[in-house]
Amino acid sequence: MPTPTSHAKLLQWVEEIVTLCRPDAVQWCDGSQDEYDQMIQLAVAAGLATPLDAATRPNSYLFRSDPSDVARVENRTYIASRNPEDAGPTNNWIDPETLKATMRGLYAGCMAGRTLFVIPFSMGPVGSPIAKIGVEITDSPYVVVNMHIMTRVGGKVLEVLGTDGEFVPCLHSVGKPLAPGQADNGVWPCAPLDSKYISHFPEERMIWAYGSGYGGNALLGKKCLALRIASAQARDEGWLAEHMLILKLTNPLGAVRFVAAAFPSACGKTNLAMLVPTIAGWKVETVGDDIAWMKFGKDGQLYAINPEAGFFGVAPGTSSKSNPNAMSAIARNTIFTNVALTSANDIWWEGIGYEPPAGEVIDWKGKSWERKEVAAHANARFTAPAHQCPAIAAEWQDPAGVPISAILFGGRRPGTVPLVHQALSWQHGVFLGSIVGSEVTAAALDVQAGTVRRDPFAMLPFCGYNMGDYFAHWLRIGETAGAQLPQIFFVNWFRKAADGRWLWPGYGENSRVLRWIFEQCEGTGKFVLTPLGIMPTDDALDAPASVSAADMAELLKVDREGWLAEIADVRSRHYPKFGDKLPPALLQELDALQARLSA
Ligand code: OXD
Ligand code: MN
Repeated sequence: MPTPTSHAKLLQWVEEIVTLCRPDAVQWCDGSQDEYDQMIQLAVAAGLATPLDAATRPNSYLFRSDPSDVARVENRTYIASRNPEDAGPTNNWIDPETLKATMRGLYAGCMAGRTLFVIPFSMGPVGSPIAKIGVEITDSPYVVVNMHIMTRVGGKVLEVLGTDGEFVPCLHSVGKPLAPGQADNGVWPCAPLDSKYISHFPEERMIWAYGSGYGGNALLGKKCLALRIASAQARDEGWLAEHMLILKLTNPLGAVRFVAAAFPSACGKTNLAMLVPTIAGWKVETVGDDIAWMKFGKDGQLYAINPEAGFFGVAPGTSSKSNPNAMSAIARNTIFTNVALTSANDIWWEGIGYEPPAGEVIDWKGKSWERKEVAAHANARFTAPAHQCPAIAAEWQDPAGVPISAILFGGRRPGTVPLVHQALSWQHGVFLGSIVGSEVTAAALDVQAGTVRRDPFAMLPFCGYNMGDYFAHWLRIGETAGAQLPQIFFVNWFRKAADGRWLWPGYGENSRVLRWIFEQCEGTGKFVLTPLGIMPTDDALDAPASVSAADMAELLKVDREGWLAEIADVRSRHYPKFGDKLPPALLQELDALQARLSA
């Protein structure tokens, strides 16, 4: 196959990696349907993919990964900046030269018996001034098909790259060379945990991943490029690369506002992005469900694009009730990983909304399911093209992006944090982002039940540099001359009563909170000033019938005791992590909140 580019730096990089990894063949990807089909055939022939029933789930396939390779590996994820301080207290730092030497050793000959695929991809609409180009080299056909769905792949990208355009080199290998005559034979290729590396070189804008074939470890456009490397680029260039969904909200009169929202993983971002409102005349449409890149437009507003082209969503818990739009999006042309397989060759998972069908069910480990343990892995995923979502917004591919009116932060907080409050200023909003956390159980995370795992801006695993500098960057963004800044809100769908009952029904009913946020942006919302910030009046949200007046009062209560404990926790356990990198403005906000609560 002739080389489809004359970009000297790209050609030189590919040659260097071919010499290092010694694949049997090299293939440049063009993003075509033929190529997708060819990759799937390779995976089927290797025993790694199962075609699903063509009538119920056309052009869809099930993959099962190795039980040791089922999720992002945060403790094997590195920020290799020259100075450890630039990685900061929340990242794993490693010296870049030492790391390169170790990884070169692992990469040497690692693609023997395999084909090296070169995937030119665009994060964001091809040619958008906000978009960035990456090139992933991988030895995994699974990665190629997932990248086809999650990014824009192919010739158009090379055209934009021209002969000397900038790209982020992303090197990936599953770390499982094949001896002559050996094949995968149904065994998911990956390396043992202690030789997996997900490495970022923020100064060189470069990614090297080795040993995992799964999700964010292997689809390098997503968490690695669009968050870790892009956040460092955004710091240097004055924009924001964030772990945020983007949604379009339309009121009954047809007025439109765009909202971005950051929540830690597994707090329902995909569900919120695809929400079906319960309030008459309102419409929510999806621009993105995981990542937002935001840059100032000439009018001073922040314009956001979704850099991705698909959804890599968590399957368990997704049902026609929790997310009917996601269920429609995965009706065809979808890759499923680590879900269960029914005897009718369809998929099933816990929380899909119906009982497992009769007959044999094969669990995510490929064994006949004994109906004792879960059938689908808790982090089982679907990879589906964004355009298949019935709620996709017309603007989702607009190269100019969409103007953001409001930014939401939130997490799972059974206590203390009210259903919604609004920041008094950008600085107060940055403070709220900096203290985001989710309550966890001892069983889940080996921390004391009821304690809060802080996940500032929902970026804890994804910020490519020192989180203290990241807070300062957010504060600086607020000082941009002529900026028309979005309003910042803190939401909490997860409040519980003393008896453990959920106080708020969530899902479609969250549209009531979105409506108040919309009204606040328009200047028509009913609000009161409280020590926490701006909050809705008792009647402003028009509570759903299932929520009593007493529960609504609890949801909107200012919990002084709880907040004073929260402040003490931030002061003693959270902020000290950042040492002198903690911007003084955030401590001022903490003091001011304490003073307002104590007044
Ligand atoms: C994701 C995550 O996969 O946040 O989106 O973990
Ligand atoms: Mn995410």
